[in-house]
Amino acid sequence: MQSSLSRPPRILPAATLAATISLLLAGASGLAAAAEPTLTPEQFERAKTIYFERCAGCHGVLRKGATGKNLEPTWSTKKPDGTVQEGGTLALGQDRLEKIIALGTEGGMVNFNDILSKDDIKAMATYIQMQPPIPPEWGMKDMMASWKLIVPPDKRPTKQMNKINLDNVFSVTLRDAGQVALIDGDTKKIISIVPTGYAVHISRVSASGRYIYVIGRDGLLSLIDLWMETPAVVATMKSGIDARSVDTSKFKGYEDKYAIVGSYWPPQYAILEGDTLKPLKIVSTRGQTVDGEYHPEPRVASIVSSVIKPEWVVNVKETGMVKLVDYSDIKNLKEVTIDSSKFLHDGGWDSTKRYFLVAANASNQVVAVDTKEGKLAAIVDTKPKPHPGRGANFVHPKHGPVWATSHLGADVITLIGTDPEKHPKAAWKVVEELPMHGSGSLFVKTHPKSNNLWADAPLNPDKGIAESVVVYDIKNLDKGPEVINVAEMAELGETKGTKRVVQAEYNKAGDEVWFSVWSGKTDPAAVVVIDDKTRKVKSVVKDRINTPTGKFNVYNTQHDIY
Ligand code: DHE
Repeated sequence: MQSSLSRPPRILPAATLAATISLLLAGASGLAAAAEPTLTPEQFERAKTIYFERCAGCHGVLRKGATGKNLEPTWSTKKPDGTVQEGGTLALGQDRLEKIIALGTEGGMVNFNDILSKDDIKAMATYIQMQPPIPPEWGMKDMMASWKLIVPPDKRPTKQMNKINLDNVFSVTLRDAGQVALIDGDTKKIISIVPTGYAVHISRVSASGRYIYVIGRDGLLSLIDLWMETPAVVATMKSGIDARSVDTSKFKGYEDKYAIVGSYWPPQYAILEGDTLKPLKIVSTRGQTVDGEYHPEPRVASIVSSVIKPEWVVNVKETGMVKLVDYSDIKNLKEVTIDSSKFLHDGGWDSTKRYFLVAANASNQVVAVDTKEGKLAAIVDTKPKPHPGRGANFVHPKHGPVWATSHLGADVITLIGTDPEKHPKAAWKVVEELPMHGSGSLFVKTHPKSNNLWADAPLNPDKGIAESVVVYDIKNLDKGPEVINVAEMAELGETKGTKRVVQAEYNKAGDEVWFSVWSGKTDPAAVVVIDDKTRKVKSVVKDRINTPTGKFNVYNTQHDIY
């Protein structure tokens, strides 16, 4: 990962040139000239790695900004009224940048003074005043060369070789360990710990429920076969240099046939053989934004698989384009491109699986796409930075079917009506905002068999809030939320960092909800299982659990139940 991001030797002169031009420009606009930002080659390499690991997700590899701000040395944009706005890290300067990196901002930038040393913060402030190095492309030859078919399909079992209740297995991301723990949801015992990509992001399950696909931030995709005596990785393929999303073909007749993986860098998606990960086709997402401006880095954010058509919904972050990709003929690939809103991020289906709702988080909007008609259903304004995960569907006592999202930038859970036929007044409107115990939320969750709606707040700067969750009774929303400190339930003792409680996931029966208690790499951590009815702790899984974050129940993920 790091070597593929290696810096071209010409970077320093380019940076020098850019810095000189920027300083000239700064001088012309009356700003004081500053010393030219430089780093030793060692400092530059270290800063580049830190940037990739900690910053690129929000600010982009080319630093053009998305969830986070533009971090180019200089930038200028023409506003609709014709005026030109200019800015850049050079104009902010070393001291101000060091402060922002160390302490964070009210705008949502997190503080790094508890993770990075003073020297690293200094170097990062300098690094972002230099031109960003451009990572290499990653095409078919690279993908083929990286592809490892560890156990070919004809050498795999023809039936399930273990006695595990596979429907209730959880694939749990052990983020900083680069692993997933497969946990038996019935016994709460670890079945196996499987090595995967760097800072693993999500798991998705094939239509048959046999295979789990795990994507690492380094683009390494791993395929796990649950039918083996001990489930293990049967194929891997590096799909790019920076990636977040994966899904499989779920339409009738195409079960387990294809997989699709979306990359942040290079900005593209690839279609693969579902049971081997052999790459078949790569499609670039570079192009114009909804404003008509060219963007060199439109990253692929969430991807979901339709069950009503042979189609994937591919959400392109920076352009604000939702692509409906028809996989019935991949040699003559058809894409419907829907203009929506910029900075698309995460999302999920409504309860009928006709509409897909996705957060355009830095635009403070939720986009609803009608996949039956292949067009935009609505763009809904919300409170700042909606962040649903896959969201949560339930029937609101007054407004009928709704889909819920919580927010990074506001202390509410937003409910949006999703039934234009029977509840047209509520459809694509914010029908209610439920108060939360704080902002900094990432995920909401419920289950068709449950009366509870849960939401976390792991990115809230207040320790007590980040260690707690809220839960609403969906039959009696007016009662208000119960706030539960899940970190305390884990009984982990003192840790260096906050024990952030993240992402609710139900078991198959819908009577247990699982949360991760996520802290530093060297801190103890746990997965806490709560009885959904009593809201009391039922079980705590601690053994070999390191930095747990996302959890994916096989049955619920296979059938998109949330
Ligand atoms: Fe995620 C989903 C991107 C940081 C945990 N995350 C997603 C998706 C995207 C994404 C595009 C949707 C995938 C899909 O459905 O196909 N995440 C990003 C980022 O760009 C960001 C902001 C910064 C980064 O550098 O990666 C980021 N994400 C995080 C975290 O720090 C989290 C909390 C911990 C971790 O494991 O890294 C985190 N993201 C998750 C989880 C999901 C997710 C658990 C899946 C939720 C679900 O229920 O489906």
